[in-house]
Amino acid sequence: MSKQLVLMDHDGGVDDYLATMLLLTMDNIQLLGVVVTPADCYIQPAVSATRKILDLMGFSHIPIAQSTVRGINPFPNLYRRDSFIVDHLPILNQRETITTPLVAEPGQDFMIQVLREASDPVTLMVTGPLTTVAAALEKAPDIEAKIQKIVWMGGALNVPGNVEKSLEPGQDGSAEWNVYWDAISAAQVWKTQIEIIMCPLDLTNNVPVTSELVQKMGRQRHYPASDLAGQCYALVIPQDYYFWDVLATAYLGHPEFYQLREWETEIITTGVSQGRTKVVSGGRKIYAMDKVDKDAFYAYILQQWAR
Ligand SMILES: [Ca+2]
Repeated sequence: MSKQLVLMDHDGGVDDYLATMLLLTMDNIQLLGVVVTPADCYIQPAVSATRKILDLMGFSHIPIAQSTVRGINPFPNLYRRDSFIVDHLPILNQRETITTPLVAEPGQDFMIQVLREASDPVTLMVTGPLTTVAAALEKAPDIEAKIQKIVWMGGALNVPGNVEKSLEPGQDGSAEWNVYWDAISAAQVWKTQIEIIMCPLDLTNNVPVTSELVQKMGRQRHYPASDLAGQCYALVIPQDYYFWDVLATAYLGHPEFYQLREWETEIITTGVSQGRTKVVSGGRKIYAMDKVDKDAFYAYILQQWAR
């Protein structure tokens, strides 16, 4: 069986690293590269941490690229500084040098190159804003034919968003952060014919990172994946934290754990609902992950990180 070609585009949050690590454990996937979009992070430590994780997991042949796109509404600094913490974890700093290559060209150009050179259409696994994807498509519209589908953590369909009114005055609380960072780019991607399978807050709200699960990661006593995952989740356990990016990414390993539902949607790009993924009759058709077998998902990530 030939492997599914995947290009990862993450934005440097704590669960972005763990989603990347989960991808590396999947036997059915061939990861062609990782692009880091400068959204939920500071880009230098985020790129550095990503390269160190590939080193640690034994995948130092996979290239990393730094996207140079810009968003409209920056993520809160409090979220972004987790990238510095992860980059300084002892488990990622046992060696003085990094082997995993950082490519010279910007991430959006790297994305174009990888897609053009791929032997078959590629799945884009996106766990941050769609800005890098939109920039690549704008520069090289021909790559649309090489994108098999986009699996994306983003959006909130029939639940409130996570852009809090207290942090972003003037907003109505309906937007999800990955859309809100740059709703215009999300709307650009919505204009394409590419199949989009999104993992919205509607689903992730039901799949929390629990204390019990984090403790199980420790008890697995498995180096390095389970140790690193447990350490990363320990950082965020005081907050309400959910399996956002990891839940979206696990779909590539076990789509049968999920039920998809088709919706017609529109991205709101201006005003108080800027960044909302609105269900609108006659809108752009997308698939949303609607339900997941939670026990199977929890068991799966524990198993993969103990490999
Ligand atoms: Ca993310």
